[in-house]
Amino acid sequence: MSMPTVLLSAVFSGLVFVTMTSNGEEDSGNSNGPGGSAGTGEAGATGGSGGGGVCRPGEDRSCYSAAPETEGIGICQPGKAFCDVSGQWIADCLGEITPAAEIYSNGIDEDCDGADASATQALVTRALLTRYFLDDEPETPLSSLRDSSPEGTPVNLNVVGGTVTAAEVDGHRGLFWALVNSAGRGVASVGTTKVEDQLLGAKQLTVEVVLSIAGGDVSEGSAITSLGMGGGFGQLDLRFLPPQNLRFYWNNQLAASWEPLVHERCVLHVVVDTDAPMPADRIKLYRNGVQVSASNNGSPTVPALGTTLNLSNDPRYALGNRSSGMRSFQGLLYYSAIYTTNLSAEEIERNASLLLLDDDDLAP
Ligand SMILES: [Ca+2]
Ligand SMILES: [Ca+2]
Ligand SMILES: [Ca+2]
Repeated sequence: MSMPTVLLSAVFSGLVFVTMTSNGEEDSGNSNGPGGSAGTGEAGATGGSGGGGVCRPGEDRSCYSAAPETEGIGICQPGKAFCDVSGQWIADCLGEITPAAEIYSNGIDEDCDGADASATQALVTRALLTRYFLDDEPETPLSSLRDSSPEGTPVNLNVVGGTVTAAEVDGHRGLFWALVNSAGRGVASVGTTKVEDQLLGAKQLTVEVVLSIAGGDVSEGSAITSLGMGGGFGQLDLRFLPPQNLRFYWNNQLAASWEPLVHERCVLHVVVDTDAPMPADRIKLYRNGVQVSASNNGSPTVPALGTTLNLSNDPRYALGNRSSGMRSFQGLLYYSAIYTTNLSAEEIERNASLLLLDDDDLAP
């Protein structure tokens, strides 16, 4: 927008008597431009359209109706507002582009916060304990699995056993086990770490994994994630038995069983709340954000009300296997996390939809 200062003085007639000319000289109020005269209340150079006008009909100016800090960032752009015949700015801001919902990992900043975002950046972080994206470069040697949780000292896991490799399938990266009952795992002692510190005595937690399983051990099952002291079934152990039985152990006891489809890449949430009054609500499974009904396979025993997690005596945490021995499944583990709370159904649905899009933390 540009208006001669003399015209401005006419537009705001009655308010501006002394102004500056374009060459910077002080100008007196009696040298207004053509068509306007200070103090008469008329609406400027084109004049004659009635009193009270604040702009010149047909004139335009830049406008932006969203948060000012987003203007000019990402897709966001100002528009134009026009002056109507009565000398008033019309409310519409034509052509402006204001923030929209971010579309993840497309290189475009739709919500105008300065950057594109990946789906994984939008995951719930409330009460997050550990988070492993497992997005190592395929065909490069694995040595450790990085804990990306921003809270506490990271608990990185050591890759041992030789039978697990980094892989990428359909654009999603993860760990691949070619054989059932092999020794490959990511594992670490978690005594004195945040894992023991925050899970010892826990009554609420959520295990979140993305995986696809082709086969598993037929007798004891194959461990997907396991927290334990080496022997038995572990204190917190999610296992797979073919053809499609998932079993969850709590304090070394089979506590829940389900039969969801896991042969194709899917998001699983095991949600524990031993304070839930109804036994059926104490351990729940969600597949892709939808709760799965319980099975009696293996004759599970629901934990008693208020049971706490026992983690004494040097617990070890493992992905894709028990913490010792040979209990791998055949398939892919794309992502694994633990929260120290029972996530809500809404949080689970949100994370499931995000993780189905993307389970890696690669730069968008
Ligand atoms: Ca985007
Ligand atoms: Ca953005
Ligand atoms: Ca991944």
